[in-house]
Amino acid sequence: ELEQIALPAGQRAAPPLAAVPEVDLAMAAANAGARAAAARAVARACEEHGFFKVTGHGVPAPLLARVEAAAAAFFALPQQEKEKAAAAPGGSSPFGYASKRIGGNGDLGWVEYLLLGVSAAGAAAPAALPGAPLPAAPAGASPCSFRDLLDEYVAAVRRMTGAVLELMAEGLGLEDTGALARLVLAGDSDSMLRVNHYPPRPEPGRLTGFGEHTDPQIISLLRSNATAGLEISLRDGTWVAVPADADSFFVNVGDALQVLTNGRFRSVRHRVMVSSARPRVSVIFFGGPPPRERLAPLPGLLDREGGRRRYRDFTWREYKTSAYRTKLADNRLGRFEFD
Ligand code: GA4
Repeated sequence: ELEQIALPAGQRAAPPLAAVPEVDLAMAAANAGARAAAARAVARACEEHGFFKVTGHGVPAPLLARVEAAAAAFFALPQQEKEKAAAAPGGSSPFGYASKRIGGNGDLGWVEYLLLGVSAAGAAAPAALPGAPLPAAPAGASPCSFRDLLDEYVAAVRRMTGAVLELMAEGLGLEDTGALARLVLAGDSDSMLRVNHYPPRPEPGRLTGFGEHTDPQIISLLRSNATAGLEISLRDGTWVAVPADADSFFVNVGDALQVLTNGRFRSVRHRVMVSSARPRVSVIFFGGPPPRERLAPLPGLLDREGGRRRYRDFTWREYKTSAYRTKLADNRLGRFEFD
């Protein structure tokens, strides 16, 4: 198993991404000029990399710290306790705890994780998680379960996601600046939360923690502890390492947003490599549209592209069903493209 998730011998560490595009949401909120500049910077980053960093995000640092500590405590539980949160074997739900197996089509990684459904309407799965010993709640905060804590985190990140999507819409020059945010904030939006734990590498070398892929959804917001490992693929296919930053969020453009922008924004190919003696913990919110939503270029975008559509019509449900049948590294949008 280890051999399958190790990179071929000789593969060197990727050089760091020299300039990580960055947007400060607090600064963008200051005045119209700052907002317009931030919107332009976000659009440029989405066109160039499909990736950028968010600071001034407004998610309270104590909440981030509590989630990180609770995640560490969960993964420190005995294996049989964690397995209690596993999806029913043979079932069709991707939700729950799993170790090394990613998706249902044979992909493996040096990672264990929790995957949760987090629709805004509150229909979340799994509803409860095995009782990890939670760190004492700070004064004023009510003590709660790991699941409750993650729901609180999702609520805060979802709000921030709305702000980021509004900036994107402005950067795209859309008249309807709520067009993207509405999809992810809708009560029946199909969103998920992933909590990953990458154990330290067992011996010197590089292991694939999470193999290269693009995210199928509209947008992903990732936060990690101070351990490196995230790498993105640039336009020319070279891999670069993203320096860890435990105080910020990283944003990935997903496949659905690439379609909504008719290819103007780029769904970023990324992976996580494990070469550290310290564990990496990351938490990712994947913002998806409602299942019935038809994915097509947003109004106003086509006029400027000479009216040519790059993708055929499909719903998010259709796309997701198709995506979940693929291998992690596959180009999932290929079969929806016009020649
Ligand atoms: C990648 C983004 C999210 O982590 C995820 C992943 C999902 C899974 O782990 O079950 C997938 C992967 C992701 C893309 C293709 C399919 C589905 C594994 C896989 C091989 C939860 C998602 O939505 O798509």
